[in-house]
Amino acid sequence: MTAAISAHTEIADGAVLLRSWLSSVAQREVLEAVRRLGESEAGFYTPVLRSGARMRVRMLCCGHHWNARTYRYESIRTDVDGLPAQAIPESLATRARGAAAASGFAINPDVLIVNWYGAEGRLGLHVDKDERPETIEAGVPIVSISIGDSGLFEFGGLRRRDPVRRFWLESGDAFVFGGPARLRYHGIARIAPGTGPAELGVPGRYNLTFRQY
Ligand code: MD3
Ligand code: FE
Repeated sequence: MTAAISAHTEIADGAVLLRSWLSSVAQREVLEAVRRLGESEAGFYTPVLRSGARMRVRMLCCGHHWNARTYRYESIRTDVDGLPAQAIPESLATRARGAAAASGFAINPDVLIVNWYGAEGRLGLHVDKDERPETIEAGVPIVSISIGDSGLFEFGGLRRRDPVRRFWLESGDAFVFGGPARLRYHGIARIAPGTGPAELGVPGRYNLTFRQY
């Protein structure tokens, strides 16, 4: 497995952006694995929050399912259809371990959340804090891989009112958030439709987040 020419930027303490981490061939392999997951019975769904609001992304969880009503991880999709979460494809877990290692972190992913954004997709500013307190306190990272259209990433601080930086996440980028960056606010403000690599033929944007519960 070879990475494309990739620049390694520490955006904040513990937040490492690996630009163009995935070659075009690797992006296609990731996309194919995501397509297979999406074609299985426990495929993409629109999460509905406990407020009743529908999220602006479609989601598919592997390893453990993230319940949008309880904000807890579970083995079956009780808020969707009762189906068991699919296993994380080993080819994808391997990529997450590689990106973490390149950033000076280690992860043994047991959760993969795939978000799919259409032209109107967005994800409001939030903190990922539903994983075990022990892994969060240990600074175990979350690894993100972006495929398809660019997404405008918002990166804040530890408090909601802290200033937010914005930059585009592009197809093939990997981003590792560990240590002191693990509990920062972040979100996706909007998608730039039609900006993904034409040869991939991806509709919209896929983001994969690998987590250790
Ligand atoms: C910064 N996803 O699934 S990935 C999410 O592009 C999520 O779909 C966004 O936020 C997406 O929870 C952003 C980048 C990301 C993931 C986890 C983080 C950034 C993070 C955890 C802590 C700090
Ligand atoms: Fe998040």
